[in-house]
Amino acid sequence: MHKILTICCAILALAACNRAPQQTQTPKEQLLERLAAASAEKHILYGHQDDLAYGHAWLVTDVENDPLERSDIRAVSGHYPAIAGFDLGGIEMGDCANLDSVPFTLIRKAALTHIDRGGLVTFSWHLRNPLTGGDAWDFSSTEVVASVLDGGSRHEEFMVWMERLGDFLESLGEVPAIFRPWHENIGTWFWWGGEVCTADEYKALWELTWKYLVEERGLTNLVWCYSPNGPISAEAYMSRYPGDEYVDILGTDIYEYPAGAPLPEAAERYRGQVSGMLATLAPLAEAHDKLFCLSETGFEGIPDPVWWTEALYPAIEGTGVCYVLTWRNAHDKPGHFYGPWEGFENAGDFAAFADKEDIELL
Ligand code: BMA
Repeated sequence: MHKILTICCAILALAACNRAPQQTQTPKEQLLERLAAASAEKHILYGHQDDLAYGHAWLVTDVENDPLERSDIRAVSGHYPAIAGFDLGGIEMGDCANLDSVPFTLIRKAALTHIDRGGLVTFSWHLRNPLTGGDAWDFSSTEVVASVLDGGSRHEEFMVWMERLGDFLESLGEVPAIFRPWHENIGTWFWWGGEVCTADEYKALWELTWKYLVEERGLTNLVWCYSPNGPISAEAYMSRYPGDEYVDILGTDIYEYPAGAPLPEAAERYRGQVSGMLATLAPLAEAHDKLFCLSETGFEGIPDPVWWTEALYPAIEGTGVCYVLTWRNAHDKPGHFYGPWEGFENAGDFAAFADKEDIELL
């Protein structure tokens, strides 16, 4: 009996040796494959900013012991979002908490917990202005981007900021993450905006960030998302595109604003803007062999009772967009929310959206 077993094992071992070597995927490739599969099936992963760290009127305080099971999205739909977004603004200063008072230890734990549960994470970065000392929204100077580039007056200090960012990202280990720096760069409300730096300066800023994190720090698990504000033309979108080697996903941020118009008209305008921008991105993505996403969206306070099913869903359905992320439910500003929460009167409309066959939550 033993002899037969031994022979069988030897044959099996030999067969295994003769098989072509298994190509193992990197974490980054795995993440991109998951998004590509969703896009090919015309499924859309749903994401929510800061989901496990806080929500409408609550914030995790016991970072060490909290099981991080609370989520506004889960409370109304039974599911965690597929993607959790977090913001790293403040990491550059060596602060303990980000600009929204969320400790970086909590962000790190929430991100890893979410990934452990099968979710994906994305990081944005509302960092401070390195030249004026103001915040990310201080676009008072046209010198800021130039000042942090090689040879600029703030370059060395800026590289310390980059080092702190790199330390945080490295502390996540091998897990993949979508990194979305220098966003909403065509309009001008951040210091890296369209009217306060040249296209070449913007591209050099992106390249510097990429080269530092990827080449110098060796972080190969980042999936790089370029996300200008939309809607804009393909020409405007590409005018500051950093280059295929530095970008993995073509994103765009588009919000609905109360325009003084009745809600159905505002929804129609939003639908037109989003579907128009996605129709611009789809061929660009194909031509550059990239995926595309709606990296930020929402309607502050969700005043439209059917926003999810009548404004957002029709705009993204069947488009091939791989994910859509709605912005945060602030823990400390009652009207500043973009996702539903338990007790919110229109939460049922979100549940109906989350129930659609092509919308993926965890
Ligand atoms: C903005 C607002 C701010 C917040 C920032 C970073 O869109 O939500 O209140 O500080 O994002 O999260």
